[in-house]
Amino acid sequence: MRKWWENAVIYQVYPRSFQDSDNDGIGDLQGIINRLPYIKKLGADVIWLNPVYRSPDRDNGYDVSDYEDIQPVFGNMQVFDTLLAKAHQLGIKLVMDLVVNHSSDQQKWFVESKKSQDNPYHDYYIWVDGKPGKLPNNWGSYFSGPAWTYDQKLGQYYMHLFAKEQPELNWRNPDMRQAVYKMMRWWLDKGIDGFRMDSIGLLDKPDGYPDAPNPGHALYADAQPIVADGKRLDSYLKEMNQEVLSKYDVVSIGEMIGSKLEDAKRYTGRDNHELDMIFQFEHVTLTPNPDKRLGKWNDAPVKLTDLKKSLSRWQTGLNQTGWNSLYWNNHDQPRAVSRFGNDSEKYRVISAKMLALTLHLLKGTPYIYQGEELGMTNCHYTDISQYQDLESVNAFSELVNQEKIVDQATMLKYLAAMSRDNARTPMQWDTSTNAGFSQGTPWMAVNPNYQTINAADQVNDPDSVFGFYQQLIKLRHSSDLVVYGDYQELDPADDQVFAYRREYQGQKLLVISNFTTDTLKRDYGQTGADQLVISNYHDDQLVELRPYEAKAYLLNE
Ligand code: TEU
Repeated sequence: MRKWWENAVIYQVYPRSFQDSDNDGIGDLQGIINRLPYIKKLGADVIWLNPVYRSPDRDNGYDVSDYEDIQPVFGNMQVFDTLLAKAHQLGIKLVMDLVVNHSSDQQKWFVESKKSQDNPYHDYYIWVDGKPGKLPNNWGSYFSGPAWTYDQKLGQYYMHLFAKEQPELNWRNPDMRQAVYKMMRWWLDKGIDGFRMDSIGLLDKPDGYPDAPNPGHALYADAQPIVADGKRLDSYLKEMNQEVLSKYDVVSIGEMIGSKLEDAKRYTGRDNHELDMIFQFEHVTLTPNPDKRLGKWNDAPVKLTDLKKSLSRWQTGLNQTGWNSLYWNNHDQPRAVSRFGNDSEKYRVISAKMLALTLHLLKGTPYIYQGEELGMTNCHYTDISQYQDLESVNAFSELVNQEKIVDQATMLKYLAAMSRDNARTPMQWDTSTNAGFSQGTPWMAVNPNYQTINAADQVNDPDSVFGFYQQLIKLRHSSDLVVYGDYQELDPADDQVFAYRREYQGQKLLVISNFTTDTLKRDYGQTGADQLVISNYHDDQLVELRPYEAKAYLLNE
């Protein structure tokens, strides 16, 4: 049986940076309501909203202090209900972020948990006995420092894989799990259309919390390899599915950092009753720094052959059995056009369209991160004082100042390439003050390139990046071949062109994307008799591929 999300395109809204309606410099729910017609015009079917729950904002809302309340700077529950109703009136579904690998340290469960070892909420979190100065293991936090914080009063450490204000929830506790399910039902009963589940691959921690391998001898080891995809994870997901998800016609999307294809087959397996799809990280982690201590920090461009190999493996691996999420970027990743395309004045538009075409004609559910549809670029910061994201700021201080593993200039290059702040500059609506994002002082400076890159300039121009995304979404909506076709990669060793075929009930699609500034010749057997379905150039030269040219033919063979 077909599912509604199979031919859907999901638009990701990062509320802080989308649209401010009350001029406090921070985007809000009313701002999103005001911009619903824009999302409708683009043609997206679903909005995924990053967290809007009440939060002390240590990590921009990923530290939830009240799961059933709205962050006051974003609005209140009434405005949320209006957003949901108005989106539904327009035929747009709404998916919420669900942050239950950890909560805020201000959340009532943690406040209770800390009171005493016999408090009923104590076991909602992961505590181990210990002594000050002697950490339970070598795990580091994603945001620098150790993954443990000592509580003097209890004589225990609590675990946090992210900031110390984000304690890990204890999934081994059935009461805690039931409390989470109850909260999920509360939102689903309101009528929301699903959840994107934050860090869900990390829920199950290994027995005894053993040390993680630390090949590069970093100050703290990367815990992910031994935490991700824990042995009890499938049973938690099945229970959640049975108790909650299966009772509603909704979509479930797991954020699974570190998950392998074999894991994803279980999580998204059609008859496995866990999740509908996952965000896997393979294609956005293809260039780890050779110095393991530097983790994700580097500025090496990805090799096209590696990118093709990875995406192709997932395409064929989940074909028929599971389902892929398709994304180039999100609120944690650099901007697609800056990372995989070319954000120079000359090639930005053409390469942004090329990337869009490459991704949107794959099999799976495509995600568009706000501003991607305009070809928004990285922020190109050159000074550490410009950064706000705690991951970037902490990494700089730890790696440059404390550990002295990398010099300042090099780390600034790495941050410019990889920092999460690249994705978080405000949405560029028009050429007015602050790009039309806010009349107040934006919480984060607008990228000065808004004078040339903005929505107003593009929404009525079929030739714009926005117009191209509109075309791609329409194409998906009208084509079972695009939604359900099998995938076959062509010429895996070609390091300049990404070409693939799709096939469904005798219909065949040929997709060709030039990832370079060179003019190339490639012959995949396309002829004048084939129908050019979409292209980012105005005319077609069949075998000649101009810089960043991308096109798809319906084959007549
Ligand atoms: O991210 C989880 C995650 O593992 C990484 O993407 C991480 O944020 C980091 O960028 C690794 O370099 C999710 C959210 O998407 C992220 O915004 C949150 O900060 C994080 O969880 C904690 O909730």
